[in-house]
Amino acid sequence: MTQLPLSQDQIESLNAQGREALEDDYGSLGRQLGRRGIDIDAVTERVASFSVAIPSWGTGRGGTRFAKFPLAGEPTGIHEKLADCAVVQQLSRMTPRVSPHFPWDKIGDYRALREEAAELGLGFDAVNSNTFQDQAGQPLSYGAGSLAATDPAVRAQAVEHNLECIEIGRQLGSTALTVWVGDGSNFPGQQDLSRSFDRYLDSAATIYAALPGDWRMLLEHKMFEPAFYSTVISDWGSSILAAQQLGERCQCLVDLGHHAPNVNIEQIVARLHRFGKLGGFHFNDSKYGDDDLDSGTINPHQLFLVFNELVEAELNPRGGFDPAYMIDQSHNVTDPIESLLSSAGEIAAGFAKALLVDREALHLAQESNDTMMAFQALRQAYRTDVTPILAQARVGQGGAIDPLAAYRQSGWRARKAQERRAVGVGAGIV
Ligand code: RM4
Ligand code: MN
Ligand code: MN
Repeated sequence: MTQLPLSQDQIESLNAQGREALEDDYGSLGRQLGRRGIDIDAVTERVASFSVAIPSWGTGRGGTRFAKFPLAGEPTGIHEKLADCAVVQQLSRMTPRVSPHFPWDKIGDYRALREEAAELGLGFDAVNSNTFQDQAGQPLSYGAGSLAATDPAVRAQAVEHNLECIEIGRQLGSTALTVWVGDGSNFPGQQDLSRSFDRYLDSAATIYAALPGDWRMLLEHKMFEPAFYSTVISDWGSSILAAQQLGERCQCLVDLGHHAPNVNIEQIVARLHRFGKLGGFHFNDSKYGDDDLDSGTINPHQLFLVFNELVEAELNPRGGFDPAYMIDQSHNVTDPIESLLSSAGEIAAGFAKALLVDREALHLAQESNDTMMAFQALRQAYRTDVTPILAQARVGQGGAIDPLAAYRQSGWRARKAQERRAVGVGAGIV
């Protein structure tokens, strides 16, 4: 039987040191919120039931396009990645599922992997296909595209890979396939912009037709990289058009780093939801492009505004609201476990703050065109320090009051540096 990576006693004894201060802070925040007509325990309960999936690739030091500086004790395969995900889950209690990426996480026995994960307290989230890179031994290259390639044999190979991902996902207990392709062009004229989209739609329809009845297909748009002139699914417009054409169970996935700078992503969220096409998120942060920085490091206000739309969407489901939340980040300079813990906290903070918005006041101000009071309704919630709520939500489920401190105390990475083989240097992931 697989052991949970950290001992619960160790977490408890660390929590004992911080419990009194937490009770004090939680009580004080509770009184403050009480004056605003908010029941803190109800908010804590909502936060406790919130979860976000961990990307298997986020447990390693992906690095930048140019360099990768491996960390001693970094996981080298899916089994070790799962163990690191379990550490994040044990401390945060907010990340009970892992989103795997194929063929990066390819192994022989997926049923056994599912059991191994379950013993670690983990399940699997959306399966990610990868036709944006060539793999060793692959018969045909994706150099000129995959699902939208002009060569029908390349398209067939890319479709086949997605079908294999669905099959693997079925064995893992997933119910969604996330498709991001790197297809696009680097030169004006290189590709026919309409016909490449036609070819994409055609290939995607074959994949969609193979989805099990309870599955969703999530289309991820990205305006650039690795193609820098055009990409086939460049923006939410192309994404929703494709999703509408493919069918009801095809929806759009918003990766926060995949837009032009300053794009109003919260409005995209509202639009996609309005038409039943908001399928999921890849949370990360960015300063310049698809930087895959930790959530909330650059623009926590945007994260809050996105959650504000999500809370609105939940209150107005318009025929369904069930987005798949995932982290998608890559690190070059931190311990990935610490970054994942930090991001999970920031994401939950965005959600908690959005729950604190006085919706009645906001809606009244909106209806009466009282701009300042509408803004203040958001600002008041955004300014609130929700740290005690997050800590209480974690502790209530056996997690850590201070996950980073507990992780450092655990000595996990140093232990793994002794046990695990070293990963190679090289360039990072996209
Ligand atoms: C892409 C995109 C995908 C992710 C890869 C690693 O930019 O965000 O979601 O699977 O990176
Ligand atoms: Mn992504
Ligand atoms: Mn990305």
